[in-house]
This record gives sequence, structure tokens and C-alpha cells, in this order.
Amino acid sequence: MKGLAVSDLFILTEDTDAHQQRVIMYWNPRIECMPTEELKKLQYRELKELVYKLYSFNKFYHDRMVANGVHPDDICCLEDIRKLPFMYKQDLRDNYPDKLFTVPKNEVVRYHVSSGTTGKPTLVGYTQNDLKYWTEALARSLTSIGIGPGDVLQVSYGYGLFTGGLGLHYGGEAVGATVLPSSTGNTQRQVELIQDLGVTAIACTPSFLIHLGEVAQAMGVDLKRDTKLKKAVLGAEPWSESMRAHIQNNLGIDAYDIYGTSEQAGPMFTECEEKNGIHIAGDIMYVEIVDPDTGEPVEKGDKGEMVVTMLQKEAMPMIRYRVRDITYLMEDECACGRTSPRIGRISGRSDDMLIVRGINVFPSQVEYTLMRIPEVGQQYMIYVSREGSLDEMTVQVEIKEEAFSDKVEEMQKLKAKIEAELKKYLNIYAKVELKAPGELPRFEGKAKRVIDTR
Ligand code: DLL
Repeated sequence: MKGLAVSDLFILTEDTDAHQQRVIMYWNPRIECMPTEELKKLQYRELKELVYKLYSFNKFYHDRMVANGVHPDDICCLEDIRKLPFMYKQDLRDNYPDKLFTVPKNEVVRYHVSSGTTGKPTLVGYTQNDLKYWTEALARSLTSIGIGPGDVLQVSYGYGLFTGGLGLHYGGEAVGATVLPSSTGNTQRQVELIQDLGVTAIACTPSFLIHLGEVAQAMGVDLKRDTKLKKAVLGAEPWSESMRAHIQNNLGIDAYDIYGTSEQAGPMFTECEEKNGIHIAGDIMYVEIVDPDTGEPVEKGDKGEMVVTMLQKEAMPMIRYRVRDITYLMEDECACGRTSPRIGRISGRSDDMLIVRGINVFPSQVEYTLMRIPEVGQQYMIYVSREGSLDEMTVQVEIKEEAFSDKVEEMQKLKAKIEAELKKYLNIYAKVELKAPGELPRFEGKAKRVIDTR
């Protein structure tokens, strides 16, 4: 698939075989290259239909709209979406398990459940069509990074209640890749399979890929030299450009960002081969960026909290759902030719911001600072506690093998250097503890790097 430009699309001739046709379908230039004004019209039509349906057939949405004094007739253009009330995670919890479903139960063909670290879990239901659109979104995304027939895609996201495994599984099969459903865990076996089966692409969390690289190294396997692994589809947790550089330079794997949430369906949208923002399928999801405090739209191109409306979902629609992820809408055109809206890398969540001694600290800022220091490895942990009435922040940092020394003085110097960098970027003092390579915990699924015991 690699090498196809958007201009090459849909050159379906009588000679095009059935398999090729099925795959080319996922280049959907009618939608992906649609002029912005046309896309807006399409989104408006979809929104209008959705709002009428929900107002007429679902008690939750009906009551919400009435309470907010809005009727479907008030939605006269796409921007009128702002008249509709926001939805929050709490709404999903309050209506657990299925009060937000808008189809009869016997039309629901799949459930996924989010683990819910705080409070009740949340349930997401899918109709046949919901699964179709989810797979289509992923298939378009995988195609945009050149994964298709001939690729062996190892899916190392968790299979089960989490959406990562099954989502990428069906997306991978749809584009004609050979899917290896290895799920999480058993890392040595995963390295062996990469070698034995000629795996060319892997989908997993960035932390798992780093871990896999270390395990491979310990087994004497150089992923760059000894395997065919060339692409990684990484997401489900925040990661940084420095981590991308590490993966690409040291493991020899092209790393692409993939984004999604269980409320939207699961993993859905990726960067294209340009690696310049995540393309959002505008016919499937409408994105707004708002100020997290006021809920008002931010200035064009500014960062804020993402609010999503799923335009085609049937079993459990989402209107103006406050995702809490912080990003921005990119305004420039992508060199790949797709006109679909793009969001920048997620820089954190409005609800994972730590307030330490009155100062706002995003874990992503800590990672950004650490990864720019050449002696620092890929693993770190952040501990926040309260000593008396004062907040204390400690950052444990793994040092690279070559930078580690048993000379106390040298280590003291490095510790002071890292503390000074953190102070410069975060504006607060964080105590740094240096750790030897391999000392900090590794993660197979989503990494949990922040422990706040206050
Ligand atoms: O993590 C779905 C997923 C699976 C996405 C596999 C990508 C790959 P949830 O468990 O509902 O769903 O968690 C969603 O994870 O709101 C973000 O805070 C975070 N997240 C997901 N992808 C990224 C990413 C899946 N690429 C929550 N960068 C979201 C940063 C991400 N954060």
C-alpha cells in the first residue's frame, strides 16, 4: 500500500481484482478529501438528524434539551451545536448500565466496559452499524499510514473489555493485513513471534513498545537489525515527540500516534505518513475545542479541551461529550492531500493536572522536560504527597546505562542538573531520585506514572 498518493486513488479498472477493490475502498477520497464547506454541510445534516432522533426517542436527551430550553428546530447551522448542553463522564456513570442506549437491547451486538479507576465503570454498546463505522474509521487510518495487504500486524493492546485489542484487530483485517492477536503480556513470546512470523507492524501503548525493546535487547534481539518490524501504531496514553525520536532512532520503527476513547467507540484516528497531526474522520466525529473552565470556544488554533459529537453512532450516541483531553485543531493543510480536520498531539487531560503548591503541573510537561536531557532513559515516576501542610513532588528517573556511574559526585551533579531543568520548565522544585536502568516499573497496558497520595 505504501507509496499510494491520494491522487492515485480509485483508479478502479476492469482489471482491478476484488481483493484490491475491497482495500482501496478504505481510501475514501470523497469524504477524506472533501472541501471543508461541503464537509460542514454533511456534518450539519447528520447532526440535525441525530438531534431530532434523540429528542424524540431518548428520555435522557429529551429532558436535557428541555431543561436547557433548546429544541431541535433551533439547530439551523453547524455552529448551533453550541446551543446543546455538554455531556460528561458522570452522565455515563449516572445512567449505568444502559439508560443512554437509544436502540432496543436486541440490536446491541457488543459491549465494552471502561475500568473506571474512580467510581462506577462505564458501559458502551454497539450496533452492527456502529462496529462497521468504527472499523471503517480504523481502516482509513491504517491505510493512511501504509498498513495493508502484505503486512503482519501484531495487536498488543489488551483484548477484552478494553477497546484497543478488538478495535485494531478488525481494522487490521479490514485493510487486508494479517493480524496477530497477541494482546498484552508474555513479552518474550511476543519478541519471538515478531521474529518467527515476520511481523511488520505493531499496535500497542508506547510504554509497552519501550518495554518490548528492552526485553528484546536482553534476549539478544536487535529489533532494528533482526526483525522486519517497521511501523508502530501507538496510543491509549500520552507520549511525546522525544519518545517518538527514541523509538525511531533506536528501535528503527516508524512511530504513529493513534487516538480514541471508549465513549467514541475505541481507537479510531491516526496520523498519516506525514506525522503532522491526527486526522479525524469528519463524517464520523465532530470536534470542538473549548476553554475547560468556561466551556466557550477557544480562538482558532488555540489549545483547549476537546468536545466530541459522534455523528453516526446508533446504540449510544454522544453529543458534545467533554472528553477532557487537551489539544488544538490544526488549521494548515496536510501534505497528504486529505482535508479531514486534524488535531495536535494530546498534551494532557484537563482532569490530570496536578496542583502542587498552587502551581499547575501536567505530567506531560514533566515527560517533555525529562526526555530532552540526554542522560535520562525512558522511564520515570511522579510521586506527590503532603508533608505537614506542604505539597512535595518527587520524580524518580531512570538513567541510561552509559550515563550511570558509581561516582557519587557525578550522580549528585546529574541530579542537580535534572532538578534545575524541572524547576525551569515547571516553575516548582521537584526532588529528583536517580534510578539505575531497569529499576522502575514497566507497563504492559496503559502506564500509571503518577501516584498522588494527598
Ligand atoms: O484508550 C482507546 C485507545 C485504544 C486509543 C488504543 C488508542 C489506542 P479509553 O480507555 O477510554 O480508550 O481511554 C481514553 O486515553 O481520553 C486520552 O486521555 C487517552 N489517550 C488515548 N489515546 C491517546 C493518545 C482508549 N494517542 C483516554 N495520546 C483518552 C494521548 C491518549 N492520550
